[in-house]
Amino acid sequence: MGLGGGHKLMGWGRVFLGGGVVALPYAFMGCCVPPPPLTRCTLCSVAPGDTIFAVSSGHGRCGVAVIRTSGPGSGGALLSLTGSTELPPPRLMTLRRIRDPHTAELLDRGLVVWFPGPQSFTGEDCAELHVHGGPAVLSGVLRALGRLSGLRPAEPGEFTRRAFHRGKLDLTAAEGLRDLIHAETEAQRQQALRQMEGELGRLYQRWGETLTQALAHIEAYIDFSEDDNVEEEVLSQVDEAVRALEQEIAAHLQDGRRGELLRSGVHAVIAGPPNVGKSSLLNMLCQRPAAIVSPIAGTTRDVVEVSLNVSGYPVVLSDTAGLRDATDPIEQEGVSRARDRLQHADLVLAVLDATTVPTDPAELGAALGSLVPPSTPCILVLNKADLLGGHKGALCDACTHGPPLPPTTLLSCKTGEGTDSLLQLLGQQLAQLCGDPLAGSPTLTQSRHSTQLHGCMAALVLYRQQQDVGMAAEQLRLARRHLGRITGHVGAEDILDVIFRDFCIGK
Ligand SMILES: Nc1nc2c(ncn2[C@@H]2O[C@H](COP(=O)(O)OP(=O)(O)OP(=O)(O)O)[C@@H](O)[C@H]2O)c(=O)[nH]1
Ligand SMILES: [Mg+2]
Repeated sequence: MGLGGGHKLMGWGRVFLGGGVVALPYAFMGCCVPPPPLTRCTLCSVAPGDTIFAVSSGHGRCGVAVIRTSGPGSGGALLSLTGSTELPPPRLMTLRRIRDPHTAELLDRGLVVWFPGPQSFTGEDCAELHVHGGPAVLSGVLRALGRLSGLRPAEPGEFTRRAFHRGKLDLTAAEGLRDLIHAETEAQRQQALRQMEGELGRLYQRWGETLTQALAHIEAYIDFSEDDNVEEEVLSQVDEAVRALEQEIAAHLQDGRRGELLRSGVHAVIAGPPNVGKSSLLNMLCQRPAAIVSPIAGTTRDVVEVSLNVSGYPVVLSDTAGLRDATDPIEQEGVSRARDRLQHADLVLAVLDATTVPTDPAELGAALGSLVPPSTPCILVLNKADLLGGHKGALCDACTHGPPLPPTTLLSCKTGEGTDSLLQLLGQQLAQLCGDPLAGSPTLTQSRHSTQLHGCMAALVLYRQQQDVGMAAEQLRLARRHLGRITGHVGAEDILDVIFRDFCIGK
């Protein structure tokens, strides 16, 4: 048929970006002395090129701080600051006196490490100076480095960005590294580490390779089918591979946002009528008086938010205004904010007063239904259990006999009774929402990934609808491009700044 003129496979070329480098104010580096203009230094043997340096161990007074360099001038800088003529053996910590090469003044005595590229974090020549973490030591060493020709302070995320450009890690691994630095709970750490180790990147790369192979077969069909070298069944094999891939991506997308929830925290909202003890519950869970508690109904107006670590899962917990038909305009605004929070909640802690809650199962269900948006996971908390006296039995009957209720617990914020049971229910719900970060295939962690995966799916659907083989191949290219943008293998220039700006300086 000769359909295929010009339908060649597009390459998977890595995108290398140049330039755009802006040096940060020196004060940003924790150093009070501005760097002198970069002139060629007669006292050192720094090679020409762009070499960056930064404190990588965070800021503030500490026992040991790590200053890192990356770039062709790293070896020369190490020689200059240690006054040596020979670099230490690669990847071995060596004790050295560290001096300012301009004044020969002793700045500190510390451990230095030499990482010749490409066997380094960035793939470039790197050096590390492990010095005492006092501000004067750090500013002295940074000033000495800043005086060396060809060295400049690093931008946020620039070390990782260089590692990405040198193919040391893909974008998903870089995002995993960023999440690992920000991880506050155990489950977050496990998920981030898994992603940093490349599991998610490998999954997307495998899908990309499936598409490359499918495309190669279609190209071969387009180019050679006239010569009868390529049979029609090649196309049905491609169809089959694409359908299987579609199913795999759809399953990956339908993970209930588990990875994203774990990464950014589960938004749990405490809601209920006024005066039932919602603010008391928030204070009990965060163990501090974050919200005002009073016997006056309608105390809470604004949304009060706290971050918690519950059983290793991150939770952003919000206390809200009591839901009622308020007449006071400020309270009305509070109720409207509460309803808005409820609409966006990942989990609702619906609080009712155990002493006034209806014991008729249907009424209890209706009371709950008016609080919680349909299909939002929920825990029913019957508070003020200390005031129940002998009425617990009727309440338990209502919970066990009527229409099925969400997980329910009796609680007393006053005495602490029922706290363990509430925490257990909460842990179970969080485990269900976030999943086990170590089990199964790696989960989707960023909305950036799901956007591209939806784009990829849309292209695969269009592929199936095409009658023309050439047009179908074009859709496969588009689908592959979406996957390549996730890992950064193709067309990711516009998102690099967004990804790397969230890194700290020195990473
Ligand atoms: N006996 C008893 N009193 C409680 C308990 N929990 C809260 N209270 C009291 O109930 C009153 C209301 O508590 P809050 O925590 O302010 O209730 P709220 O639901 O936040 O109220 P609004 O913000 O007005 O909607 C306060 O006087 C609390 O001390 C409990 O478990 N037992
Ligand atoms: Mg309150």
